[in-house]
Order: sequence, then C-alpha cells, then structure tokens
Amino acid sequence: MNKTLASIAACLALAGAATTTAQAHENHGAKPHGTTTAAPEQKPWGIAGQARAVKRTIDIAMADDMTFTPSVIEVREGDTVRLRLKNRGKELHELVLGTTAEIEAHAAMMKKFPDMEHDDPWMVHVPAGKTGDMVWTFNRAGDFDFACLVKDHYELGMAGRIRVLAAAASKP
Ligand SMILES: [Cu+2]
Repeated sequence: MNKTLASIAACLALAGAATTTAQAHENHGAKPHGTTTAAPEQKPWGIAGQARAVKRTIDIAMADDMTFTPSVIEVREGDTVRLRLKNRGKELHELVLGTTAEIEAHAAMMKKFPDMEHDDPWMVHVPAGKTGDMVWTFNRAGDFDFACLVKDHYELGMAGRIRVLAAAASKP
C-alpha cells in the first residue's frame, strides 16, 4: 500500500509541482534509461538491470488491437532480461511492469490525469513503428503484470502476465 501511494505521489508530483516537473525533465532529457548514477530502486517485481548482465532477450510485439504478443512470459528469479518491444501499430503504446495492485492504481491515476507524464525504469514508451528496450532484473519470484497505460488501452485489455519462477536454490 505504501509503495502504491508513493507511486501515485510521484505521478502527482510530475503532474503538478513545477519544480519537480522541471527536475524530472532534466533527468529525462539528459540520460537514457539505465545510465542514471542514482542507485536503482528495488521494487516488489524486481530492479532495473545492467545491460552487461542480460542473459536473455524477449521480443514482445505491441499492436493496435490492444495486444501484447506474447502476453504471458516466464523467467527465472535472478535473471536479467532485455524486453524488446516492437510497436507494430499506428498508435503510441507502452509497457509498464508491476504488481496488479500497482498497475491498477497507476491506471486509475492516468485516467484521472491523462496528460500526466510518467517515466521510470520499469516502463518503456514506444512510438508507432518503433522499437524500445527495457533491461530488468527479476530478483523477486512471483506473478506480476505488465500493461499499456496509454489512454483507454488497459481497459481495452492491453495487458499481460509475467511469471518469475523461484530460483531452484530457494526451494525447501
Ligand atoms: Cu497501448
């Protein structure tokens, strides 16, 4: 709950506070994902990964019929994965990773503030016809969601599921 509220607060800060927005823009413009000097933030669904640690690349297509293909992905706990998103449509799409609760809270916030900017290491925005990358370390086992939070896309079903299998060593 605290994490969800913190995320909403971060979004609101981007939508509202002028100083915060200016700072966020500086950060956006200057550095691509993964090169920030700040320590990555551990989330319940993992942590931003280093490109040199990538063990596997998963290609995911995004389309204007509100689908991700594949829509179900399985990885192993501890893996650093490159998600390579190909937008085959004519609309902007994005992929946001998170718990179901976090994505639903975020989607509700996006609905309330459609022009809200959001940009974090666990999301990637992909313009029509383009390809975008996200490098993520899945260091927490469990079932998580991914979704497109572009206006109305999540409600139209643009979502998928990622299962992070527990590392064998952690089994009793
Ligand atoms: Cu979309």
